[in-house]
Amino acid sequence: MSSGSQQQHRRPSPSTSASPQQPSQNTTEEVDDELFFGARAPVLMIPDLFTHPPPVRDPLVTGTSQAQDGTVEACLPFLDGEDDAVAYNEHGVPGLDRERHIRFLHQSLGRLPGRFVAADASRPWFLYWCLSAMAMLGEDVTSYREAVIQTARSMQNEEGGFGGGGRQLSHMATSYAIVLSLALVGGEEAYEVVDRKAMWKWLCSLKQPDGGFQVCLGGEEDIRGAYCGAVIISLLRLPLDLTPESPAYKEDGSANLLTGVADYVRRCQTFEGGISGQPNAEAHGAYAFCALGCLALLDHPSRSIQSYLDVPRLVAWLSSRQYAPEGGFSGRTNKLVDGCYSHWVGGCFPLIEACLNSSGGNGGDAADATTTTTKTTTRLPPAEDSLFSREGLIRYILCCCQDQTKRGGLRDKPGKMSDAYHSCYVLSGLSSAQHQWELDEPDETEGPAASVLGLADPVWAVLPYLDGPQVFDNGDRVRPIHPVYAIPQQQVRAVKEYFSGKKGFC
Ligand code: FPP
Ligand code: K
Ligand code: ZN
Repeated sequence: MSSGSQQQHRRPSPSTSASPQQPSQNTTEEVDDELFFGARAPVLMIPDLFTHPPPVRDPLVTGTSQAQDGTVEACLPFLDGEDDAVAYNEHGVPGLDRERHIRFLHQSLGRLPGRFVAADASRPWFLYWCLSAMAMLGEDVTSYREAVIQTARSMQNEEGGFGGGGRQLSHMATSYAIVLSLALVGGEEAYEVVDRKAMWKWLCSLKQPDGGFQVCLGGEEDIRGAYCGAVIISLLRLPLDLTPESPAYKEDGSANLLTGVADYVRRCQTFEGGISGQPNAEAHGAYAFCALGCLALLDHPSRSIQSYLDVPRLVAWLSSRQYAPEGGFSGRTNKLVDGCYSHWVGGCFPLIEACLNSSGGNGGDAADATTTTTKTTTRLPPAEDSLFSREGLIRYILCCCQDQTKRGGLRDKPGKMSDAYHSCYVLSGLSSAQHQWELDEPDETEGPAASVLGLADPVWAVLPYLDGPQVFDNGDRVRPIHPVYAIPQQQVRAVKEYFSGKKGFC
């Protein structure tokens, strides 16, 4: 998506806008407003791309095309800088309503409204979403340490892992959310909540002979399991050996917790180029992030991502998720933009950019030499420019995803209520769009054998993204988050350091 021409968008100043003499907007009369108002109204720099419906249209009208038209119609008034009640910068972008969002998140954590009783199983998610969003907004979350510790303890099962609530079956997703929440509040007491030995045994029981993980005992096997499993194993520094009880155990000792995971991920890439939840299903943005995050933990991402995925086709699919004029991402083909995909799709780009820009990524030798199970594909050159429109995404987030009423919080799209889930993932996407990540070079001497055998721990370095027009104000930059774990890098380092100092399970 390229930004195209700059539209000179002139607004009447708020003090004169109530005048009955005011000429209508977007007409040739506009050129005369100096005569009417005496002074020039501020000129907003908004590219035409973000203020007009797409110029090329498929004439076939379907339910899908109508839903899409309705979304464009709902978004345009938020993107065109014309709302007198809103304070815009010179790019026609409103500021980040930090205080209001922080208040919304504290309230969401404080007491869950009654109608969420049915969603009891997502309590660990609420913790993670709210704490992560607060951390990105610069709020200190350590005041929640005791509450998180208590909640986590009540959700841990003797058989290992965490359920969604007391006496609920352990699940990969809730275990992932609890481990990240404990990491976010930090400290020895929080880390020590996790029964690592039981967690390890439980993960072994979920590991399948085809390389993937079930999400719960006897439950479905999908790519969420692979990503959440890799996150938990790497953060807690769990041993990779399999218990003899594991469905994936091999007598000759040739299989471990990570054997075949990368191949499982590869089998999830679809004919569209995107990633599905399981092999042979529909590509969806949430699973693209799971795939890249998982691969980025298995080996140096410049090797693992390029070895196991057809990156040019994946980039084509990811790019097709960004729409204009909205600027945001959809989760799948022919569906609508939604703020949460700012993370699930937007969060894929830092991983891909970093792996293309490290020499292991564009040199290609290390990855080309990998085992026979990997495939060699066309290599993309280093990404000198951003692989997605950061401007478009930032416009969608700041213009369309903020609840501007007293309520605060972030949302899917105009007309939808803000919630903790969207607050977390919209802000994660904003963070990805505002920063740029660089990876250290892969250790070539280690060779491709390191691939799928152990967990890589490459050094990620972050910088503010400075190329191209910056449409947000400096004060509206949110904190960077680790591109794989989606929590601040400092908390990732602290938890890994804590557990790497451990011998065995004690
Ligand atoms: C479709 O929803 C959504 C999916 C098929 C996948 C959802 C999965 C996640 C959001 C997260 C998975 C990741 C982890 C780490 C647990 P929809 O039909 O309501 O939305 P759509 O129209 O935008 O596709
Ligand atoms: K959706
Ligand atoms: Zn959403």
